[in-house]
Amino acid sequence: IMAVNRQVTRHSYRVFTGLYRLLSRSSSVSMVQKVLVRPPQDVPGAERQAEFSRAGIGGFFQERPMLKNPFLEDTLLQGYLKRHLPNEAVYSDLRVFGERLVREVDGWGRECEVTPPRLVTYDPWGCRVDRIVTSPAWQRMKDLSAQEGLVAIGYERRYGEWSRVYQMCKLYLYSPSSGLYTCPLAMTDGAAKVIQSLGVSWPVADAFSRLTSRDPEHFWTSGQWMTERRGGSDVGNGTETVALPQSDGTYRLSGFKWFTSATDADMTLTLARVTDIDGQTTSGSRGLSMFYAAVRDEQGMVQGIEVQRLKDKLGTRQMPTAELLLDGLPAHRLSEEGRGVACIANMLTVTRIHNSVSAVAGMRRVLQLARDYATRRSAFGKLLRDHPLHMQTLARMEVETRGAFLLVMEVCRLIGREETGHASQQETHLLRLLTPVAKLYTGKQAVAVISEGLESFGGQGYIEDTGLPAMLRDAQVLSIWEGTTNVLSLDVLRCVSRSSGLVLQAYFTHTQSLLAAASLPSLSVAVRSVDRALSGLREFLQAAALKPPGFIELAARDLAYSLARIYMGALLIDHASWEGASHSDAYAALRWCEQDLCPVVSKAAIGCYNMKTPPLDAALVYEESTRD
Ligand code: MFK
Repeated sequence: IMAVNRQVTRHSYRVFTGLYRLLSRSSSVSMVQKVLVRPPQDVPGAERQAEFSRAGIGGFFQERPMLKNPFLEDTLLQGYLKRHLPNEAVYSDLRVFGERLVREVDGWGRECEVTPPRLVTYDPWGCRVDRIVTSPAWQRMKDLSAQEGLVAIGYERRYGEWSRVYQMCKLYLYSPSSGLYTCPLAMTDGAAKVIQSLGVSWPVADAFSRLTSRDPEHFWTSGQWMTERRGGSDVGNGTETVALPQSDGTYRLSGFKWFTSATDADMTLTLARVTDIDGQTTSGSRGLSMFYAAVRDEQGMVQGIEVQRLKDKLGTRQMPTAELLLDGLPAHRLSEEGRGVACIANMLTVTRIHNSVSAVAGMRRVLQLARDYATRRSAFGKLLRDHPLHMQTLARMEVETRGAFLLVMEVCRLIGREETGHASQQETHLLRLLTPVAKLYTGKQAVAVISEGLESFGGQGYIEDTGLPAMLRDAQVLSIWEGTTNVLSLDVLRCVSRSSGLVLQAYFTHTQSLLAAASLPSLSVAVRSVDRALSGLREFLQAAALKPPGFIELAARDLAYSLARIYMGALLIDHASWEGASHSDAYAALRWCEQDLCPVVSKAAIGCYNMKTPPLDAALVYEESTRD
C-alpha cells in the first residue's frame, strides 16, 4: 500500500478521491477497500490541489467549434458561382439562407437527431392507427423546405439551365443542418422529375403541383418504395408486390416493402407486378410496373397499409424508415406495363445526384468545423493551426472535398442543361455516365473525410452530444442506399454497353477539352498526369474489349474510381485555369493529380482481373471455414 501511495500522480489522485467519495457513501464498503482508498487529506500534495476540491473539474474549458455562415465560409462555392452563375439574387439568397442555417436551422437538425420518430400502432381505445410521430423540428424542416424552394427552384427554372446548380448549391448548404430532411426532399424531387418526364396529367397533376410548391400548406413529400425482403439491389428479381387491376382502371397493391425511407411522406412511387385474370404475374424486371399512391386518406390515416415497425438504424435516426405491409393499397399505374424500372430510373438519377450533394456537403461541413476548431484548440504549446502535420491532414481533406464538389456540380450542370433542352447528345451521355460515378465515389469519400474530420477534434469527435458522431453515422448510408458501390459500378458498365460505348466517347472528348483549355504553366505537371491517366484508361478499355466478360466485371469498381479521379483532376485543373481562380485552386489541382489517377490500369498490371483471381479471392475469404 505504501508503494502504491508513493506513485500517486495527479490523475490517480483524482480517481482515488472520486472512488473514496463513492465508496464512503456505501454502507457495504469493506475495511480492506477503505484502507486501499485513502481519504484525500492523506494523499501527499493534497493541499496544492485545493482549487480542484471545490469545483471538482478544474477551470479550463475548451472552446467549441463554431458554425459560421456556410456560404460565406466556402470560397470554392462562391468562386464556382461567380464563374458560372454570377447573379446577385442567387448570391444574396444563399448568403441569407446561410445565416438562417446558423441562427435557427442547425439547432432544429440537432433536435431531429435527439427526438427520433416513433410509431404509434394503436390509439388509446385499441383502434389500429399506425401513426408515425415525428419531432416538431422535423415538421419545421418541411415548412422551411417549401418556403426556401428547395425542390421548387429546380422546376421554376428562373435561372434556365443553371437552376439545378442553384437548387443543389442551396441543398448543399442545407444538408448538414437538415436533420436528414434532405432524404425526403431527394425523393420528392425524384418523384416530380418522374411525373414531369411522363407528362403531368391526371391523376398526378395535383401531386406535381404539391411536390414543387413553395407553400408549406400545399407542399407534399414523396416516398420511393423499391426495396423488398428479396430485392435490395436486385429489384428486378426480388420484387414480390402484386398489383390487382380494378374495374375503374386503378389497382390494389399487396406486398411487403422492407425499407421505406421518410415514411411520413404524403405520396409514393413504387413498383409492383400486375396480375393477369388468372392471377399470374411476369417474373423479372420485365414484369414490373411503376405506381403512384397517396399514402393517407383525407382524415390523415394510412390507407391499405400496415406499418409493421420502424427500423433501428446505425444513422439517419432523425428520419422514420419503416417496414410496410401493403394490404390493398389503392394505386394508379403510371408506367407502361413492364416498364417500371426504366420509368423509376429517372427518380434514381435525381436521388443519386442528391446523395452526391449530401456527401460533399458533409465533407465541407466537417472541414469548416475542423478548421475553426484548429484556431481555438492548443496542444503542445501552440494552436492546432500552427502544427504543420495537422494542417497537412486538413489540406488533404480539402483537396478531396474540392474534387468532389466540382464533380457533383458538373453533374448538376449537365442535368440542368438536359432539362432545359440545351444538352448536346454528348452531354446527355456524360450525364448518364457521371451520375453513378459521382454517387459511388463521393459516398466513399464522405465516409473517409468525415471520419478523418472527427479525429481532428481528438476525443471530442467521439462524443455524442457534440453532434460530430452523427455526421459519421449519417455518412455511412451514402454508399449503401440508392445503389451500393458495386451495384453502381455495374451500372457504369450497363450504360457503357447500352450506349455501345458512346458514354465513354463523350467522357474522353470532354475530359480532353477541359485539359486543352488549361494554359497555366504552373499546372502543367497536373495536366500531364491527367493526360497520361486518360491514355492509360483508353488502352485498358481497348484491351478489355478483347477479354472475356468476367474481366471487365471484376474491374468495374476500379474502372469507376478511375473515371472519377481522372475527371475530378480535369475539373480541378479547369477551375484553376479560370481567370478568377486563386493560388489555392491551382495547389488543390496539383495535389489531386499526385495520386494514382487510374487505379484500373495499375491493378490490371498486377493481374487483379485475371480469371485466376476470383477463386483465389474466394479461397482467401473462406480459408478458415473451408479448413473446417
Ligand atoms: C440525401 C440523399 C438521400 C437519397 C434518398 C434516399 C432514399 C432511400 C430510398 C432507397 O434507397 S430506394 C432503393 C434504391 N434502390 C436502388 O437504387 C436499387 C439498386 N439497384 C439498381 O440500381 C439496379 O441496377 C437496377 C434495379 C436498376 C437493375 O434493374 P434491372 O431491371 O436488372 O435493370 P435493367 O434490365 O438493366 O434495366 C431496365 C431498364 O432500366 C433499362 O431501360 P431500357 O429497357 O429502356 O433499356 C435500363 O436502361 C434502365 N435503367 C436501369 N438503370 C438505369 C436505367 N436508366 C437510367 N439510369 C439508370 N441508372
